[in-house]
Amino acid sequence: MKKLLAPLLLVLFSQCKEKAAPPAPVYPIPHERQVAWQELEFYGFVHFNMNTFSDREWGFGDEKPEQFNPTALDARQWARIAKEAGMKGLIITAKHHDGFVLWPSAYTEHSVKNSPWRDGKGDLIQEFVDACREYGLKVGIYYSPWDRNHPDYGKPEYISYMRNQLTELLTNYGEIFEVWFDGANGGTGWYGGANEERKVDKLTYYDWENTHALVRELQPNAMLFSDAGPDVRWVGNEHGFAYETTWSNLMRDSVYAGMPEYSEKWASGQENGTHWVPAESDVSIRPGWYYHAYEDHKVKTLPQLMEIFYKSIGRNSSLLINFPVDTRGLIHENDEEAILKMAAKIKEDFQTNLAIEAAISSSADRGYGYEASRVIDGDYETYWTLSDGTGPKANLELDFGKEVSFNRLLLQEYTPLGQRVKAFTLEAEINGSWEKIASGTTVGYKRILRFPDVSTQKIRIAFEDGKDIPLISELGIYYAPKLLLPPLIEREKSGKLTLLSPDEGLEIRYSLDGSEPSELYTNPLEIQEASTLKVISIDPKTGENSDMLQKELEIAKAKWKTEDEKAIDENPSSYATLSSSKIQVNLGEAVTLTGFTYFPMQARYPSGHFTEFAFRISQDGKNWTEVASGEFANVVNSPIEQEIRFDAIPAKWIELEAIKTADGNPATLAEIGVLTR
Ligand code: FUL
Repeated sequence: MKKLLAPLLLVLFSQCKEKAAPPAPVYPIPHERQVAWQELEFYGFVHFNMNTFSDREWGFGDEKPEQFNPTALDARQWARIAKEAGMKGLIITAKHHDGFVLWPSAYTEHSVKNSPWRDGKGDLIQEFVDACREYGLKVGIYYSPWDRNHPDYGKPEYISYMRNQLTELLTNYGEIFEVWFDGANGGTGWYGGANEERKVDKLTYYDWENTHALVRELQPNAMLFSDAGPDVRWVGNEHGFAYETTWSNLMRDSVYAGMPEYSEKWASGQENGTHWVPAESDVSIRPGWYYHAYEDHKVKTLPQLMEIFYKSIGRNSSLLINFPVDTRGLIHENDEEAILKMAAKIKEDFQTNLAIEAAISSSADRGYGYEASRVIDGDYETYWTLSDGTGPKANLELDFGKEVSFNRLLLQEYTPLGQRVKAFTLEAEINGSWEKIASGTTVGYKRILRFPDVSTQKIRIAFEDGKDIPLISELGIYYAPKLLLPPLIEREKSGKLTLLSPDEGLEIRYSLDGSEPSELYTNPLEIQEASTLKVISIDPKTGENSDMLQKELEIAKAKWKTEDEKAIDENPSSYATLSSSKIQVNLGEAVTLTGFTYFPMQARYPSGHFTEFAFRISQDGKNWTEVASGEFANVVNSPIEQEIRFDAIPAKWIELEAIKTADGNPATLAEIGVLTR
């Protein structure tokens, strides 16, 4: 009986209390469709189209439909992976700049209907939509306004073509959550055989006003993306990074898609922006947007992906990660592994909100319905706020009841009434006084701060500046376990070795003689001799350690001399171009060699990879003896470091010649090295 009485009384009591009226909005405020979209936070891109088969990033438009021929296409595999990764939707490149379309459009022959795939009877948009629906994912469409295939591109007729195709896409496939128009418009192209450059006025050519109106009419809930919105804006870079200060407010009438100064001047939004146009951070899981086998070893690492997460979703932006689907028509195994590791780490970092168990109070509140406790009720719709006219300054205080450790602060503003916060600080009570731990500027829909581990019983979040009283929906305090990966190893030409910790507060231990890594790393080491390096990272709090990484270090290149230092600088991202197809290196002393290494150029658009080589040695730099020759068979698709071994031989000079390069261009190399053991 008693058990029933308490909740009953509570209900009665709360009904007697009047919830005060909500505060007035601070304009601009989001449209309903933007509020709904904002909650998605994380969704995926699929770049899969003609470029997948022509191995290009931007097809010229002269490709043939016959080239489009995936061997094992399975859109359900994409949807499964996206779902498992925690994504809420997928956006597909229905048409990219080369103009090929993934559905049997009635308005062009340059489409899947003339490809060998599914005997020309396929409709990839339909397969994609079916797969997304099966996995509960929202469906988005990327449609490139620039079309390097279409004969009418640049003329008014093309705008009708574009609208006809948009009508097909937005009528025949059910609900679409986002329509993605990119800003890379106009330039050279095939254009029906004209093979010329066509410039368009990006501001007026597409008559965006009416094009957008068409999308609105057909899909009223769809978010319209471009540099300039109108609903969601580009973040201004392709790294997936929003800004320390990111406003959802934008001076929308001052920007347009493809404007040159957009990234620098407008992309972070403006405090006094006139319209609500939040940021979306887009980034590919590999260097390219499209699949290239030669990038199979360049899938982003877990630390890189987590950096992206914290700098996008953690900075008032949504996150759009791209899968370059491969020529089979599948997300590559490496990409799947990477995205699932990221998903697991996000889950781990936000496992337990320590704030929920805390006693929470505030310096002031607006009265019933707006108390401090609203920020830990897990309901975005309720929020803590102040009385009208009391200004932006106020504190929230949390008492955990005992000492707890944490390293993340998550805040969410109630944005349906506008973005307000301009500055806030996190303080911890340490030995009886408040110490500043971290601070931030904007909050917006979601803001996450990372900082070194703190242990304390009480914290305070001080809102210091804002456009009006703050409206805080949610607050989270988390302990993100360390990224327990092996340290990163950096070597310099001088032999200097630096070990970099993958996360804050980890200890690094190493050995150089093949024994267990037990030496504590504090400062860079000078290593001249060939040695076996073993390294691990240890979390001193838990005693747990990462996997061990072993690397065979070769003799330092300190004394080496060659015509282009970039080939011996131990930095694989720089490269040398060889004018004579040969590189000679003076080793500065006699060394007994047992082989050499060739690290191919690692640039985004590589050229001049060695496919056939000859390797020679010399004692005087004049008389040469060939000690190895052969082929680097798969170097184009897999440009990883290549190792060639031969019988031990002393040398003072080495020479590597490219007998043949993959593309006939002058030979390039990121790095040449020797093996001495
Ligand atoms: C850019 C395009 O040019 C790229 O190819 C890619 O589609 C990216 C998402 O947008 O503007």
